[in-house]
Amino acid sequence: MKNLMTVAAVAALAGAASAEVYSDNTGSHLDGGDLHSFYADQGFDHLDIAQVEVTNDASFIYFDISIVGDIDATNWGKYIIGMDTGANAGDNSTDPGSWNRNVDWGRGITDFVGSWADDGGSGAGGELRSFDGTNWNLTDATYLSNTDIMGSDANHASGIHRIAVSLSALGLGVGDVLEFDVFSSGGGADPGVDHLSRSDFSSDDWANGSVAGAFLSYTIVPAPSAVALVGLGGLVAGRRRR
Ligand SMILES: [Ca+2]
Ligand SMILES: [Ca+2]
Repeated sequence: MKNLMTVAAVAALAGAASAEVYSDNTGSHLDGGDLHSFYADQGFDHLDIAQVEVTNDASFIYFDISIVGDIDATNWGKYIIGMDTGANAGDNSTDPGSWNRNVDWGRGITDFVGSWADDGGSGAGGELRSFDGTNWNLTDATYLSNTDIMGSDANHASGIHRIAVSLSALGLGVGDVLEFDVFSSGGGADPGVDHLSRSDFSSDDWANGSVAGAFLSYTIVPAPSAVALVGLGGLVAGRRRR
């Protein structure tokens, strides 16, 4: 019984070690009504980020972007992940560094995901672009090989938009730190409507750019199964010693 409990504890630790939750407050996003009384308050709950949970396994880093609204019920919404792997100094251009959105990252980024859930929730698509120090290149997209970036709409009804990005495409391995921010947006040159990095309004008008806050960081951890196996190996060794 004691050993069973230890195994369960190891499994729980393995799960906990691979998930980081980055919370955002709700209601402080540009929805047309909060800052300008001449706009009707339109809610736009599908652009209000509640939290982003980041995990990784041996091959991918996963971003579960939780939105206040039901994105199955909304036919537009863009979710952008700006990343700095440290591979080079990065770039802070709007086009394409912010996926053409009117966003100032406040720093250089080396990679970004531009993703969408804008066809009534029935699909989650995205592009992965990387900066090589001079130019931005399209690494992959869900409409191309769909191997370096993938999207899942499985939990759209509960507001969760999942994006998986290949660790090898980002040049990341265990122990490496990824600095990132996530923002929601609309079409064209809209600003970041809600930035994960900020708890206050990131822009005062749809016509004005948004500015990111301090980037968040995530450290790539050993795959949960590997951690569990190491833990179980330790248990077996312990039993042998006894
Ligand atoms: Ca929010
Ligand atoms: Ca925010």
